[in-house]
Amino acid sequence: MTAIPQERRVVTAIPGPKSVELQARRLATVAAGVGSTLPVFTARAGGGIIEDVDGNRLIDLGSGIAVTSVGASAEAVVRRASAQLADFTHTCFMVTPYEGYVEVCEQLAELTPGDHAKKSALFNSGAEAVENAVKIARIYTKRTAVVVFDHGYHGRTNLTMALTAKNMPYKQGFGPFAPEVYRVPVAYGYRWPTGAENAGAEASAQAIDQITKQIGADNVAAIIIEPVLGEGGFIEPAKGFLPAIAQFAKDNGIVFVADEIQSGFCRTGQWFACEDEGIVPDLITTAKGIAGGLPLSAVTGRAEIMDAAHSGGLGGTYGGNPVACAGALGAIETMRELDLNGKAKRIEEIMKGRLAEMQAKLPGGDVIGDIRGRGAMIAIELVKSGTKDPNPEAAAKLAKACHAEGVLVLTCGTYGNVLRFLPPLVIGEDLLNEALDVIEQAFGQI
Ligand code: PLZ
Repeated sequence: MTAIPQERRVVTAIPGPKSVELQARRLATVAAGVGSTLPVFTARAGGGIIEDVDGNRLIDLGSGIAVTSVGASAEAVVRRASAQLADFTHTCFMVTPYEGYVEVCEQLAELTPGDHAKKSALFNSGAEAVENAVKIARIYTKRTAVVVFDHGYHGRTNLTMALTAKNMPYKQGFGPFAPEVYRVPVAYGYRWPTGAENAGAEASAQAIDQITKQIGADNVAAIIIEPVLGEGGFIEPAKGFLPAIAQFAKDNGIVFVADEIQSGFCRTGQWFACEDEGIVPDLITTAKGIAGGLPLSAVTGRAEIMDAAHSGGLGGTYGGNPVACAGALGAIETMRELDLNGKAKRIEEIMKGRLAEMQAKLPGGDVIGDIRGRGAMIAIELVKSGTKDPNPEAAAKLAKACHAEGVLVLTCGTYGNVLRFLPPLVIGEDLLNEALDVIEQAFGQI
C-alpha cells in the first residue's frame, strides 16, 4: 500500500463525475433515510487526507465523525487487523473466547480514569454500549429511571433515541420511545440566561432539583452525560457542573455514566475528557476512536457494578469481534507511540488561535458567536450578526464553500448552527493551516 500524498488537490468539480455516477446508483438502491454530508465517494484515506474516486484529495476535518483519530489507514491498525483476519475472522466470544478481547479490556482498565478494580464488556456500536450501560446500571441498582441532559446525544436505537435530545432528524416519526427517561438542564455557558460564569452552579442546582422533585433520587439507576456534548454542539459544560452532578450521583447511589464515545481516546487532549475536572465515572462508554475505524465499543467500570449482570445477560454475536479488537490494540499503540494527546493539544492551540483571528478581523467575523472545544474537538457557533440568534444558514454556507475547495467539515448543534472540526490527530500542521486558510476564505461567501 502506498502512502497517500498529504496535500490538498482539487482536479474536478466536487463531487466529480465518477462520484456523481456512483451517487445516482446509490440513490437507486440505498434507502433515502441514510444521508451523506458530502456525496464524494472515497477511494482511499490516510493521515489528514481523503482521496476520492475522481482523484481529488480532500483535507479531512471530520475523521468519519471522530473515529479515525490515528488516521484511516494507520500502519499498526492495518498490520494487526490484517494478521488477525488471516488467523480467524470470528468465533463469537460467547462461544470460544480469544486473547484480543481480553487485551482490549486490560487496556481499558488501565487507560480509563480511577485506580479501582475495573471490568469491561465489548460491543459493536456506540448506541449498543450506551444501551448496555443502562442495562448494567439498572440491574446493579434495581432502579429504573435514567437521567440525561438537554442537547445530549446517545444514539439511534429505540432506547438511545429516547436518551437523545434532538428531534429532527433523529427521532421524528420513530416513536414511541422507551419509558423512564428524564431530561434535565445542562450548563451551556454561551446560552445560559444569567451568563457563562453562573452556568455551572445554576444549571447543576436546577438539574438536581428536577431530579429530586420530579423523579426522586431513589428511583434513578443512572445519570448519563457526555463530558463534552458532541452532536449537541461541542458544548463543554461550564466549570463545576460535572463535579456537582457526579457528587450528587455518588451521594444518592446513582451510577454516573460518562458517554465518551465522541470525546474519548485522545480526542480532547486527554485519554478521556472527564479527566479535565478530575471526574471518575462509575461507568464509561467508548467507541469511535477506540479502534481506528473498525466497529468496536465498550462499557468499562467499577468491577462490582459491571459484575452485577448474571452470566449470559450481556453480549451479542459480534461484540468484541477479533479483527476489531486487533484494530483497537493497533490504535491504542499508535496513540501512545505518537503522543496523540500532545498532538490534540497542539491542534487546539493552532485552531483556536486562527479562529480567534478570523472572529476579530474578518468582515462578517462577528457571526462567530463562540469558539469552543478542547483538543481536536473544536467548534464555532454561528449567530446572526450582533445577536445570539442561531445562524444555521451561515454554517451550511461555510460548510458548502469549504467542501467545494476540498476541505471536509461537519456541522452539528441543536440549532444546526455549529461548524465543528474533528481532524485526525495525525494531521500535519501545514495541512491543518491550509484547511484554516480555506475556512477563512469561505467567510467571504456568507
Ligand atoms: N454517544 C456521544 O457521539 C455517535 C452520530 C452520527 P454510534 N455520534 C455520531 C449519526 O448521525 O448517527 C455517538 C456519540 C455519543 C453515542 C453515539 C452513538 O454511537 O456508534 O453511532 O451508535
